[in-house]
Amino acid sequence: MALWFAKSRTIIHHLKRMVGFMGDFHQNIWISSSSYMQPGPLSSVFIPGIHKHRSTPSLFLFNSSVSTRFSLQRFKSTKAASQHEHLCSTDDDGGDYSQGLDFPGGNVACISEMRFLSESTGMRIPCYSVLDGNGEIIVGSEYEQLGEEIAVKMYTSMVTLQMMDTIFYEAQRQGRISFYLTSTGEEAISIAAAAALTADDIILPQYREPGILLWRGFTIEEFASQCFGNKNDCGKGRQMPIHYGSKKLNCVTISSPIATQLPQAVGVAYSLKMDKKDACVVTYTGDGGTSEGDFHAALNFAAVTEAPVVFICRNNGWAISTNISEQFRSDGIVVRGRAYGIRSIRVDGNDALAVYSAIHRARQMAISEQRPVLVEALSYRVGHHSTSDDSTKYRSVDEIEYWKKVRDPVNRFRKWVERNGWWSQEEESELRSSMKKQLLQVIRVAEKTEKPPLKELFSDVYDIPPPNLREQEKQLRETIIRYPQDYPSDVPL
Ligand SMILES: Cc1ncc(C[n+]2csc(CCOP(=O)(O)OP(=O)(O)O)c2C)c(N)n1
Ligand SMILES: [Mg+2]
Repeated sequence: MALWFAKSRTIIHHLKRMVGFMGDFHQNIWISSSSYMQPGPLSSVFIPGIHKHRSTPSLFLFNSSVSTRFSLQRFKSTKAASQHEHLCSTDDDGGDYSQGLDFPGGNVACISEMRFLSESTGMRIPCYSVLDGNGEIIVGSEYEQLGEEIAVKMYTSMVTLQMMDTIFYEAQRQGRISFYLTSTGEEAISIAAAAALTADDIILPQYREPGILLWRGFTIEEFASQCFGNKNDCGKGRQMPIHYGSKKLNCVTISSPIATQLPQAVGVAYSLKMDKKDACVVTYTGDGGTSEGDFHAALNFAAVTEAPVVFICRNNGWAISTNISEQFRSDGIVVRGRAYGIRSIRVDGNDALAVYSAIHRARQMAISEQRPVLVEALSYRVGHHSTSDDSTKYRSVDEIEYWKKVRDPVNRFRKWVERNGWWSQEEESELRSSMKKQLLQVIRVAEKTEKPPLKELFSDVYDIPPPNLREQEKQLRETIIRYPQDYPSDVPL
């Protein structure tokens, strides 16, 4: 052991010189990725097997370059681990169990009591909120200051999203588009988060977050073109409605298979890390998405690669007709962060100011500390899952009405904006009537706009289309000519 300590001290000294040390850490209500978290100023570097009673490496903020930090992490998990093995095997004292077990990741105390960890902590993880139901700041709240311009843009974007949902939903009911899905009740989670990010942050959404695109400047014409699959759709009409995406706005196109975006997001975040970019990745999942293997792989992958990615889980209570009580038995999603070594927070997803503040802080931590962060936003899916669903078949109308009337995030934020004197009833009426006109007009135009030509169904994957694709295209053309009544007449051949 003496030899181990002597060698370790040399390593510590060397690493301190390599990486330096930076400032304090504020714990507030973030759930640390380790249960050994000690808030307050820290003054040393963690090396596995040396720190007997201190915190984990995740607490330390290094000001060295990203690559140095990353190689340091690799060093800890490989070279140090093998040194540890070697040194232990040369010990001739038979092992000192009272000192606990030196193990990669930190010292593990040994106890004689056979103690199983309880499946829950007893008390549920609290939910960070700032605004009460009347749109007043809850006394003592810790939050990011929000100026008039951003606050009004957040509010008007939420109203636009709400109105777009109503009108596009109706268009589907009228048979003008094939499918639609609303964000009703969850507008704050996409829009307030988008407001807290910069345009360089890359978004990999699930599908109930068009608010991010709206915030970044995706126009209502572009939304309509995608839903109608016309020639102005950036996806060239190849995706079903609501599968938006925009290279220009750093939003990766939505995938239908749930949770595929999560491991992809970690890969994107890792590339930002390698390029030392001052940006992070933000990826979304629903509560249902967390039951996919991809969710777990992504969290673990992000933790070990220390990727600057913020996972936002919209826990809206339902995955189509499956209630969260049938989906998992943990205290929601937030507790999974610690299991993977990821700092996490639970936030009221219907409180725009709380979402804005939490994502603002999460982004800072992700970038400055090069680490993943998990945010669970509690909310409720007020609409049906999609136009293919009737949610009154599996949940009560009273439950829906409660969330719609009492906990509406848009109303709550409006009250706060009005209290600040930044919004009035006249502006509200003007916004709603002009938005309605614009949306109806946009739909009329998108509907009449020509569809993308058939050849675009086969382009963009290969530089030179392979023979099998050329053959498929030929067969499709022949079939359309033979059975024109079975194919849309507005797709140019
Ligand atoms: C891999 C996969 N399995 C199943 C589906 C079918 N499906 C589409 S949406 C959905 C529910 C997802 O629920 P959640 O993640 O909670 O999102 P929410 O709709 O509540 O926003 C399911 C099961 C799918 N698209 N992909
Ligand atoms: Mg859900």
